Amino acid sequence: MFIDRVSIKVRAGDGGAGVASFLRRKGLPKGKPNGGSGGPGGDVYLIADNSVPTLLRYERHPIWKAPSGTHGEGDFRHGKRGDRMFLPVPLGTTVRDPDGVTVADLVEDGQEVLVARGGKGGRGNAAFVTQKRKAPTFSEQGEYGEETDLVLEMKLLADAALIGYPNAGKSTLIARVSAAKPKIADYPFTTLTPNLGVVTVGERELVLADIPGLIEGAADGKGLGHDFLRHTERARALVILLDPSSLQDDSPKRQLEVLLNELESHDSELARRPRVIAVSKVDTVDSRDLEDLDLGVEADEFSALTGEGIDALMFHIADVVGTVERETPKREGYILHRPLNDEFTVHRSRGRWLVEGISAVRAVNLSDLTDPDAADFVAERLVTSGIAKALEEVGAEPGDDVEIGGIVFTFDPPSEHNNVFETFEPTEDDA
Ligand SMILES: Nc1nc2c(ncn2[C@@H]2O[C@H](COP(=O)(O)OP(=O)(O)OP(=O)(O)O)[C@@H](O)[C@H]2O)c(=O)[nH]1
Ligand SMILES: [Mg+2]
Repeated sequence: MFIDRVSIKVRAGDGGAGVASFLRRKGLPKGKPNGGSGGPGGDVYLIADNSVPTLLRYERHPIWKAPSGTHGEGDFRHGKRGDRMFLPVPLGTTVRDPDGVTVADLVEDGQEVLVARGGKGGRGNAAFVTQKRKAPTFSEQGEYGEETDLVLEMKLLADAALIGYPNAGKSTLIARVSAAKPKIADYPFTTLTPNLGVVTVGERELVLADIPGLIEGAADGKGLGHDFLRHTERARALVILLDPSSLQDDSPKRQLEVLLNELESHDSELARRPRVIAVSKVDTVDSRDLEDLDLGVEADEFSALTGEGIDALMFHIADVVGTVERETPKREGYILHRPLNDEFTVHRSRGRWLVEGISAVRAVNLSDLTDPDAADFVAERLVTSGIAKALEEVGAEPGDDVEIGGIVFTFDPPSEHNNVFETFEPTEDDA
C-alpha cells in the first residue's frame, strides 16, 4: 500500500512532579526541605530518514506519545528526564499544523523538526526556600506535554516525472531504463501509485517518477483525479509521453492539449515547468504517420519495446534537468520556528473569568493548594505574572469566580487585601 498523506496526533511527555519533603533523622525534629524536582517530559521530533519509504506506519499507528519525566524524590533527588522520541518520515515529507500552516519541509536525510515540547518538571519544595519562607510545604506539579495534530504529506523527490494518458507506456519506459519493476498491462490505470526509478545517464544519476495516468477531466476527479500530480510538484522537469498507438482514442496532438490543460488547472506553475515531449511506441506506427503528427512542438521519439530513441531521450532529459539545477538554487528543506506561546488570555465563560495559557496554568500548578503557604505563593505568582492586573482590566470584581487550570478561585484584588485570591475549590472536571 502506498501511503502519502496521514493525520497523526503527537503528545510530548509530561513533566514529573516535584516533591515536598524534609530531612528526617531519628529522634530529631523536622529538618530542612529537601524535595527534588521532577524530570522534564520527552519532546517529540520528526526526522527525515532515507530508509523509510512511505508513511505507512503512521496510517497504522496515528497516535504517538513520548515518555514522561519521573517525579522528584526526597534528599534532593531529581526525577529522570523522559526520553525524546524521534519519528522517522520519508525524505520529501511536509508537515502541516491544524491551521494548515506548513511547519516543516523535510528533504534531507537527518533533517529534524521539534513538533511537541515536553512539559517542564515541577520544582520540589527545596527550590522554594527563601529568606521569608524557610520551610515551604508545597511543590510544583509537572507541566503537561504539548499535544498537537499534524498532517504529514509525502511528495516524491524526483528529477523528472513522467506524465501521460493511461497506457501511454510510462511504466514500460521506467522498467526499461531503471531497476524499477512496475506492473505493466494494456488496460488503463495499471499504475495506481507512483514508482521511482534511478537511471544512469552518462556521468549522472536521474531519478524518474512514473505517475499514474492522467485523463481529461482529472481536475474534476475523473480517473484517478489530480491527487498524484502532487508528486510532480517537486520534479525539476516533466516528461510528457504521447502515445500514437491504437490503444488511445485521442491523437497525440489532442493528448498534448489535454495534458497541458490538466497541468494548468492543477497548478499553473506546473504547466510552465521545463519539459521534454516524447512520442512513445514508435514501433507501432510507420515513419510517414509519425511525420504527419503535426504536434506543433519538437518531440523526441522512442520505443520502450525496441529501445529505439531511448538513449537520446535520457540524455535530453538529463540535459534539461541539469539546466534547471544550474539555474535554480538547491531546494532546501525548512523548518518554521515559532515563538513559544507564553501568553495567557482572559475571557468570560459560564459565569466565570477563564484564564488560559501555559503561564497561567504554571502559576497555579502546585501540589497542594489547601496548604496556606502554597496559597500565598500562588497569590504572589498571580500578581507577578500580570494575571491579577489583567483580570482587573477586563472588569473582574472582588468576589468573582476565576478559573485557571481547572481550579476555581474567588477574586480578591491586591488593592484591597494582600492576597489576590482567598479560597479555591476544584472544578467538577477535576473531581
Ligand atoms: N508496441 C509497444 N507497446 C508498448 C510500448 N510501451 C508500452 N507498450 C504497451 O502499452 C501498454 C501500456 O503500457 P504501460 O507501461 O503499462 O502504460 P502506462 O502509461 O504505465 O499506463 P498506466 O499505468 O495505466 O497509466 C502495455 O501493454 C505495454 O506493453 C512500446 O514502446 N511499444
Ligand atoms: Mg503504468
